[in-house]
Amino acid sequence: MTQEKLVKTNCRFCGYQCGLTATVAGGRVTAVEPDPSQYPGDASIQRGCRRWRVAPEFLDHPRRVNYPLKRVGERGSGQWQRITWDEALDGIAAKLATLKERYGPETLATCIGGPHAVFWPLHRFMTLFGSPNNVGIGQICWNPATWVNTLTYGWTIENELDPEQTGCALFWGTNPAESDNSLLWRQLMRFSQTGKPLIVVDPRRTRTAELATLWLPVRPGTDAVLALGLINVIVAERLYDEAFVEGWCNGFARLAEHVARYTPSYVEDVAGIKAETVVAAARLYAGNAPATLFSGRGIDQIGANSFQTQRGLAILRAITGNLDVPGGSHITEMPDFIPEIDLELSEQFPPEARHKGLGSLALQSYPGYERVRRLTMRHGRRLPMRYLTSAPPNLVWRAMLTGEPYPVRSLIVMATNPLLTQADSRLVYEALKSLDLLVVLELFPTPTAMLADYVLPSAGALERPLLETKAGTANLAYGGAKAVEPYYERRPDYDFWRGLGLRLGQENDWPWQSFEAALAASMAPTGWAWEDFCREGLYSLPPEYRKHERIDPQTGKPAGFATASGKVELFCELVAEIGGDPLPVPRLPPETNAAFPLALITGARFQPYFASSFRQFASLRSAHPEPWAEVSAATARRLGLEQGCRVWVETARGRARFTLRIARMGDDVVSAEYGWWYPEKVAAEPDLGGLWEANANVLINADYEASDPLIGTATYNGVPCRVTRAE
Ligand SMILES: Nc1nc2c(c(=O)[nH]1)N[C@H]1C(S)=C(S)[C@@H](COP(=O)(O)OP(=O)(O)OC[C@H]3O[C@@H](n4cnc5c(=O)[nH]c(N)nc54)[C@H](O)[C@@H]3O)O[C@H]1N2
Ligand SMILES: Nc1nc2c(c(=O)[nH]1)N[C@H]1C(S)=C(S)[C@@H](COP(=O)(O)OP(=O)(O)OC[C@H]3O[C@@H](n4cnc5c(=O)[nH]c(N)nc54)[C@H](O)[C@@H]3O)O[C@H]1N2
Ligand code: SF4
Ligand SMILES: [Mo]
Repeated sequence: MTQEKLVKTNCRFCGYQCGLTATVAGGRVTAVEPDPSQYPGDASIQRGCRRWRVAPEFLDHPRRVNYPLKRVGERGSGQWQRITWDEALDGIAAKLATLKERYGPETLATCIGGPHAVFWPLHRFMTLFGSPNNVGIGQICWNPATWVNTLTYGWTIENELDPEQTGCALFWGTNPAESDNSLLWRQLMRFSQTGKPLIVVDPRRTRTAELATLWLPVRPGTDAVLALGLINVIVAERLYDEAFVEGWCNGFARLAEHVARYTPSYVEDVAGIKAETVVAAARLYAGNAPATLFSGRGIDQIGANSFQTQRGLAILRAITGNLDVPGGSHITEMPDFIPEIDLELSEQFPPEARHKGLGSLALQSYPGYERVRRLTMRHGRRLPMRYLTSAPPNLVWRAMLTGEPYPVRSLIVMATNPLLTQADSRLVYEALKSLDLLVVLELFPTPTAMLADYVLPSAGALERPLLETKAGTANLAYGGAKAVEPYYERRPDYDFWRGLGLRLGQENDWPWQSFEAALAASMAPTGWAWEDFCREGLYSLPPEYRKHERIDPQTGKPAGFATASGKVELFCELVAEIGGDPLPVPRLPPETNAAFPLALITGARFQPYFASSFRQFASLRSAHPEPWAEVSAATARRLGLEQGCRVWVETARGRARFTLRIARMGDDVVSAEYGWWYPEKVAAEPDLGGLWEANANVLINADYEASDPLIGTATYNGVPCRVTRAE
């Protein structure tokens, strides 16, 4: 009989890496249970999450990719030959060498997605190969807040929610009820039971909004106006923190003058929130310090408006004295472990390669990065370079199709499914079809993998160690050890990048033979051995507060903020320098019109899925079998549609079919789910796993010219659309 043993490991099905204990017998995981000795520290927190339960099935699902595959038929024909890892790596390396010789290193692009894996090995390879062309998701996830908080406060922040200390919580365009089944959602439920004010800004009455004292169903994309309205009330009623504003804020007088026109009644007209509700929200937020303010992809994905909305939120935190205080938000520190910028060797990336960066965004580009780095370096800090210089996706797809400004002929996709998760799926499809080389590192044969020349079997959850950091912007890391050796011929993604690097002249730069060894080396400066880290599952130090007041021993003066003025930039000097609006000026979302009279939001999170993942699992699928498009009861009535009917959702870009669901939300708004494909359908052209049936990203236009000029965010929320019966 095989011996059973219990192994400490982690769930890998979202960014939190909650602790698990795996039962292992004969090299196979037979069961998993939450492990309360690791993050989040209480097994009952995971009870609300279904995903970790499928971990054993995930390891040996009949549809997993188990061996390296090479395309033998036409691209997308579903005909594959099983080959060895060496054959795959040799073949890919040879092709890349030829393409590089012919077109230069920038002919290779990579594509990454959400927090599923450790991405620095990919970036390290790309730095050494000499290409700036990584397509990420950052411009619509994380980067807007990172850029804005750094410009406004000199560095990034973590928002706190402590049911004991926090006096008021403002949740803006985020719904942890569906997007987070971990500690934050639990804390929010506890907070709401204290009776302290919770304000939720969301066009939909989410489960988060259900807990709220005040729900503000803002018109999609008009949030900047609402933020300015709140600031207007706070200034007019002198509800701000006078000492902090006086001592530590730059440009308050100009801000006060700027917000004067954003009166509550103006907000009511534009954003659809009653004037008295605007006043009430401002008083609750400013009158119950310390207040915390969380924002999410409701804000990150409103295109040209996202940057200035985040600026409005950053200003709200500061003038109310909620910055770097317990129970509010704290400014993070550089990590004790090796930050990603160094693991990626970004500093070695040569100027001639930087010049090849596509587009000319004022911030999300190498010149933009340098501008901001000059400020953050005042406090010895550096943002992760490759994330914050990642290429505008739209320009990469176009370079593939047109050869302008230079030919991008090859793409390596790791841990993402761009045909479902990048905007403008048709364009992405055409671009992928046009390539000379498409390599996909995957666990499952996704629609993207179906178009590949090579599919490489990645080691996934429980088969590889993991270290999830905030890309080196905070002294915080989650993760732990693998439970078992990879099944079949799967390998950690690290092995792919190292294997390719060794074949392409990077012999000196991959000293760690295994992924474990690389992660251990990156944690070494903390003084923790890798085993210590794995036992705890979390590396974090208690935050320090009011760091701006600390006396700098060299100058004898307070440290201040790493900004142009040394203060919080209400008026942002750097944005003024690069031709942007130094005070937040709203850009309203594209207007609805007779042809497209409704406002579309795409991608609101729902359990039990993560983006396009997990639809292979019967136990999860039965909980949510169909893609929904939600509207309010009044809107459904007006359109003559009823719950459960099939509808087309259509924009100027394309159309997709959903099942109508009536939900509590603002009128004239449609919320379409994203990530839908059907793994049970044919894994070849033209079906491509049902790719074209209910794919919300065929609806989204991400043209570079229409995106935010500073960081390139495209509009995923507040898109004019119409809904019609499909039968
Ligand atoms: N179940 C599940 N959980 C996930 C993920 C997943 O795919 N599935 N993805 C993970 C990832 S990658 C991320 S980035 C996080 C995101 O986590 P969150 O930011 O919490 O994302 P959502 O839950 O979609 O919440 C966004 C909310 O914004 C609202 N919204 C839409 N448009 C607007 C607008 O114009 N203004 C305002 N104020 N609100 C608007 C939507 O109605 C929605 O309720 O979730 C993570 N967690
Ligand atoms: N319209 C619209 N589009 C959106 C969004 C939206 O709200 N609306 N949200 C955006 C946001 S915030 C994000 S973060 C993205 C998320 O989009 P993606 O990051 O593309 O997320 P998934 O669709 O889950 O794809 C992840 C893939 O990685 C694979 N995978 C998991 N672990 C590993 C691993 O260790 N190695 C490898 N090689 N593969 C692995 C999984 O099998 C899965 O196919 O979507 C973005 N796109
Ligand atoms: S919250 Fe995320 S990491 Fe934690 S158990 Fe659920 S899916 Fe896994
Ligand atoms: Mo994301």
